[in-house]
Amino acid sequence: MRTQVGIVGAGPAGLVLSHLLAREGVESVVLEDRSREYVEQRVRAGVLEQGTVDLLNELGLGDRLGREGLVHHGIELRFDGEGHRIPFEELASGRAITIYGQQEVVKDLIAARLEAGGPLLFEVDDVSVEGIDSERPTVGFTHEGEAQELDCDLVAGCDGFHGVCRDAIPEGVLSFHDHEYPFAWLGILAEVAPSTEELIYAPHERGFALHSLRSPELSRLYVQCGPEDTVEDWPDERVWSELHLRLARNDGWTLKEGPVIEKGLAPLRSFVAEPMQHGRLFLAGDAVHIVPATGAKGLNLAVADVKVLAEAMTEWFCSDSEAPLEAYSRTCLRRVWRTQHFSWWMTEMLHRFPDDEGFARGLRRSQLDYVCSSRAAAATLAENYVGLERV
Ligand code: FAS
Ligand code: PHB
Repeated sequence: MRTQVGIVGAGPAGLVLSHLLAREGVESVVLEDRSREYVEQRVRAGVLEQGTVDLLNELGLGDRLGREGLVHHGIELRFDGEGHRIPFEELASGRAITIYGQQEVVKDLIAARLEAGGPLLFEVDDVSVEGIDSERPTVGFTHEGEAQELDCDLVAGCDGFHGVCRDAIPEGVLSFHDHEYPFAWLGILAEVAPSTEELIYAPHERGFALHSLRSPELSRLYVQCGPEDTVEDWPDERVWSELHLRLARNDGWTLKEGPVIEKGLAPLRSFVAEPMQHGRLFLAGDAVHIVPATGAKGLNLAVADVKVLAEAMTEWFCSDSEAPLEAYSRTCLRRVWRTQHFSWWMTEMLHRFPDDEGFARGLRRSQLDYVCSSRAAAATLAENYVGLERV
């Protein structure tokens, strides 16, 4: 097989890249090792930045998002039984977020790709990337039991944190920055109407809690839990009782319960590998950086990467200019580190740390009070949360 860009991974990064390149007449082949059903039902992110929504609309992929996505103009920080709203309309020049499940985004991108006849192979195995230091890199894989080789000009590694592309870069080229948090998130999807109009972030003595949603019928909720906890440690009753305690408000607000249809654990970590490219291989999304979900940035940062990558690759193919591709890593890393800082800052401010005594505790509390009492501090949160237009 021959193509211009071999894309490994059909998550948000790989799929959006395939559409951006197709729009510019650049061919690509997307290789995914899971089945279509699996990637379309995998529950992950749910918050889309303004920039992500604008890009999907620009690509003509925003119809269902426009119909079913829920636009929010603020979030609530809730603690000591009080709610503190962060109004985006006032503080982030009217930019907003849209609640629309990651698996819905992936469904729309896959359907459009297949409808346009764009090559997208599911259930490939033994993916290996070779020759990235040459002018003709190849991606080896097996599909339906047959070993195949994809000849490319460029390769995009969009295969997530546990993919193979990052490891295809020779030892010593990449430097890794890793930061682990002493807790995780236990998330549930419940068939009950959300008990809130906007997302509620609740720092609490007992640990953080988040009330998010997916639709007028589906609530998405998270509780901070131990880093070693298992799903078995969290029977539904315990999840709901913790949510009631941590989300409590003094004005009689109540949390509605409903059947839990999905439950999972999400570790919290911050990770960056630099540079984001080597030879003819370019990494994007979770394959090269991970942010704790507190800032709701994972999916959005993946899309921001491939927006830069698609423009640079199109320049390379269409006008022989190397510069944008050479600058890919440098260009993206500004937003990557800004997003790393914001996600770490939100996580530090909103979670209960094992050493949460004395000085550390005082600082955390002061940060929270400052964000809820200073317009300038609230604006910092708001503009980062909806997504910075420029970094
Ligand atoms: P993805 O991981 O989405 O996609 C990579 C694709 O590559 C996958 O489909 C994978 O199957 C495929 N792949 C892997 N290895 C391969 C191989 N060898 N060959 C071919 N294909 C291969 N972000 C939020 O903002 N909010 C959340 O609540 C949230 N929850 C999350 C929960 C979990 C459990 C995880 C892991 C992440 C969560 N995230 C969340 C972050 C998430 O949204 C990611 O940032 C986003 O999926 C990144 O998109 P991609 O870079 O495309 O990677
Ligand atoms: C979600 O809806 O899944 C979600 C929302 C906000 C976050 C993380 C996850 O910060």
